[in-house]
Amino acid sequence: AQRRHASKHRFFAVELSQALFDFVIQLLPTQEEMAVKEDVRKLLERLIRTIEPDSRLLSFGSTANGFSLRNSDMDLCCLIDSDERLSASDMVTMLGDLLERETKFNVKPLPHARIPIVKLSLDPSPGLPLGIACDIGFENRLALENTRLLMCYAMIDPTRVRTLVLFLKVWSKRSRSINSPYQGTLSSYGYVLLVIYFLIHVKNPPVLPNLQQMPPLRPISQEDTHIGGHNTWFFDDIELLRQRWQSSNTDSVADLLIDFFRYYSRDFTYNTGVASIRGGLLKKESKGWQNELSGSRYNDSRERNRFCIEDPFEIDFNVARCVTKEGLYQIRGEFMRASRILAMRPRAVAALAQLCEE
Ligand code: 3AT
Ligand code: MG
Repeated sequence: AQRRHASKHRFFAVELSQALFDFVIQLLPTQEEMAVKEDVRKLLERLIRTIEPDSRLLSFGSTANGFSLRNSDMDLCCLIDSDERLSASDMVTMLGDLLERETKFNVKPLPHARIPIVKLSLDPSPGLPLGIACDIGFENRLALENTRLLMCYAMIDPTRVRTLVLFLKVWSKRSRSINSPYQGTLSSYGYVLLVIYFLIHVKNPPVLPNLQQMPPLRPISQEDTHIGGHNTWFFDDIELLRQRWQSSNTDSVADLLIDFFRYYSRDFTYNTGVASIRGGLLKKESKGWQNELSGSRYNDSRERNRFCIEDPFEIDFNVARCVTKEGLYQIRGEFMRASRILAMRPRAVAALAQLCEE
């Protein structure tokens, strides 16, 4: 009976893995979409250079880390290579005016936000049926580095890592509405960190190595590895890594997805634990992120630290700080629902449809 059970599971896992690949492939951006986005980036860079000749406009987030879905927004970061530069909020105001005058974008400058940005969008048109949405920020070097870190993880095991991440993004976004930090749930960035944490620190043997804890090939200086006091070093020679390291974990994508949902619905210690891709499972207590009983009712650390995910570089920053009590309840509920659906081993295609039902 046990053997029959195992073989049934194998059959389900093979079928589900195939269904996951097929599902994800049709959601990838087209060549055309990527070309349009690159054109937009170049156009914006040209315009910004009329204000700051020494500036560069770089992509980060999903357009740059390999986890992009069709029609995802564009995250752009402007770096200015001169010593006397305007403040980010002045840049936002000036650039906002310029883009308003010179382009067809809908422009919304937010010079006083915690991170000042210019929000841009283009309404749908025949050539761009879904329009475009784009945020431009300034000097956000940590975001460029964390984008590169996630990209390196994606490159180590493209098939398994990208399929898992892309599926979870669609699942959390389009279908289950648990991907909106403004409404108390988790950002895409947060979900990607949950996947990587799971693949490095939960799976045994691990699917991914810990790039931030590997010994460097040659001595490196403090200033080469730190941005604003944060250690941003990680092993980034992925070609070499592939020659020297191979995961002995042979789980299929489907096995990993099933385990992922099981782990986050049953095993992760939400009340006391912090998921850290750099350091493994940490304690809220040791980071000063515990649920305090005192404090005002709103916006206190109790609300901020319901769910704790440590940023890979800004280690005093909780990436999940926007998640509210209700949001976490909703997210955990969805993990449990997914786990339950997959445990019944329905037909794979139907299972994915059911998981992502709106
Ligand atoms: P989408 O395709 O836009 O859903 P994404 O990968 O672009 O996914 P986000 O839009 O959530 O992810 O984030 C874009 C980048 O912004 C990722 C990261 O470099 C930075 N970022 C976002 N949220 C945070 C955060 N809470 N802390 C630090 N960096 C963040
Ligand atoms: Mg984005």
